[in-house]
Amino acid sequence: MTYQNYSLKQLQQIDAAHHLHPFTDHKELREVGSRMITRAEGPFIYDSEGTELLDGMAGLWCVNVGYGRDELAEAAYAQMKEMPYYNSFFKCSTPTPVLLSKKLSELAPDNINQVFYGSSGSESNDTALRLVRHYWALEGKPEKNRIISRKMAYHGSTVAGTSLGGMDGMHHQLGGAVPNIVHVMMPYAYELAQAGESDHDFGLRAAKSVEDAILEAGAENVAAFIGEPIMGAGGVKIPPASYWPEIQRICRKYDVLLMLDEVITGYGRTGEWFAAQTFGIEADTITTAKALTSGYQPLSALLVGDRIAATLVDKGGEFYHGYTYSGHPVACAVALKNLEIIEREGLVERVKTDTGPYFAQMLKERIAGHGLVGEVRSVGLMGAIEIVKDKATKQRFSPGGSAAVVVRDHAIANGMMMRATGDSMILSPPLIWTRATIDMACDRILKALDLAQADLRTA
Ligand code: PXG
Repeated sequence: MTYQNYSLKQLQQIDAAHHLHPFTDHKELREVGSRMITRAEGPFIYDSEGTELLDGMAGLWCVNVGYGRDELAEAAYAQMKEMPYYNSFFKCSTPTPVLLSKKLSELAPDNINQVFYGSSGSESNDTALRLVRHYWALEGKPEKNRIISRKMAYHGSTVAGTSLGGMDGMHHQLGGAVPNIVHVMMPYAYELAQAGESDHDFGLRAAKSVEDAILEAGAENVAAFIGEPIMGAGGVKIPPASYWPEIQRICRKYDVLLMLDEVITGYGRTGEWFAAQTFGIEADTITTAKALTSGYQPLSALLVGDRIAATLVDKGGEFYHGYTYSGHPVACAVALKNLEIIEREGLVERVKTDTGPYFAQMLKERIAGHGLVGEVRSVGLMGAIEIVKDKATKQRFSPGGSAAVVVRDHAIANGMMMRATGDSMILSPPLIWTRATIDMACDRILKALDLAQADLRTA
C-alpha cells in the first residue's frame, strides 16, 4: 500500500494537519503524534516501527476471531465482485442480510426473530429508541415514552446514543439531549455498596432505583429500561447476580420494555452467544455490533423481540426510519462468515468452559494480590483490574484515573495493549486467546504494575 512511501514522522504530520480523531484532545495528541498501527496477525498488532503488542482490547472490543483471517477478506471480495451494494428499501432485498437475519434469529434468545441493520452500535441504539417509542404509540400509549438508563452507561456517541448514555462529560458537550431519558445508579458494588451491605443486597438496591424511577414517573409514562448487561466503556462494571433477575421482574411488573445493549457483550464475549443468556434474561430489543463481523466490516444488528415486531408489522404501516447501508451486502457476507468461524472453532464454548474460567483464576491468583490492585473481576473474556492507592481502605490515587494511565503506559511499553477507564484497567481480548496467551498477558501486566508502583511511590 502507498503509505509505505511515507515515514512515520510524515504520516504523523499529515495526521496532525488533517485528521480529527474520536474522543481525543487534539492539542495533546499533536504534540506527541499518533502511534501508527500498520499490521496485525492472530492476537498481535504491530506498529509502523515493527513493535509487537499483544492486543488486550480486541481492537475496540470487537475483533473476536483475531486478526489475519483470510476467509473474511475472501468473503468480502467475493461479495464485492458479485454485487458490492444494493439497498433494502423500496421492496428490494439482497441475499446476505436475508440469510444473516435467519442465522441471528437462530442464535438469539427464543423470543427474538427479527433484525434491523445499521452500520454502528450508535445507529442501532437510535433505531432501538425510535422503535420502542413507536411501539407504545402504536399501542395507543404515546405518553408511555420515558426511557430509564444508568449513570456511566455507554450507548454510543450520536445524539441519541449520548442521551441514552450516562457519561457526564459527553452530556456537557451535547447542548440539549433527547428529551425524557433519565439515569439511575450503576450496579457497581465495589464502589457503591454501603458498609456491611452484601453484594446480593446491593444488587437489589441498585435494581430498586429503577423501580423508584418508574414510580416517580408513573408506569404509564415509562417506555423502557436500557442497560448493558455488563457496562463496558464505563469500566467493565459487573452487576451482582441478584441485579438482572430483579430488573426483569420490575420491568414485567410495570409493563416496561427491556432493552439490552450487547454491543460489547454479544457474540461470545461472556461465554454465551449473548449475555442475555449468561444472565438468564429476556429482552425486547438487543443492540449488537462490533463482534458481529469481528470488526472486519462496520455492521450493527438490532435484534427485535416478537412483541415489538408483531405490533410494528401488524399495526405499524410504514416505519420512517432506515439507513443507506441497512443490510449492506458486503458487511452481511462478512458477518455470516465470521459467525461460521466462531461456530466451527467452538469459540463461545471455549470461553465458557476453558479460557474464561482460566482468565478469572489467573486474575485472582496472579494479579489480585498486587499492592496497586483493589479488585479484579471478569465474566468470560471481559475483565478489569481496579487500581487503588490503599487496598484496605479502597482509597484512590488523586486525581482519579491518573494512576491507571501510568500502568497503561508501562503495559504498552512492555508489549501489552490495554486501556484505562478511570481507575479501571480493562481487558477484552480476542476469543482466540489460549491459556498460554493469558499467561503471557499476566506476565506483562504484572511487570507494568511493578513499574507503575515504583513510579507512583516516588511521585
Ligand atoms: N453501545 C455500547 C455498549 C458500546 O460499547 C456503542 C453502543 C456504540 O457503538 P459504535 O459502533 O457507534 O461506536 C458502544 C461502543 C471505549 C469505547 O472507550 C467503547 C465503544 C466505542 C468507543 C470507545 O471503551 N463502544
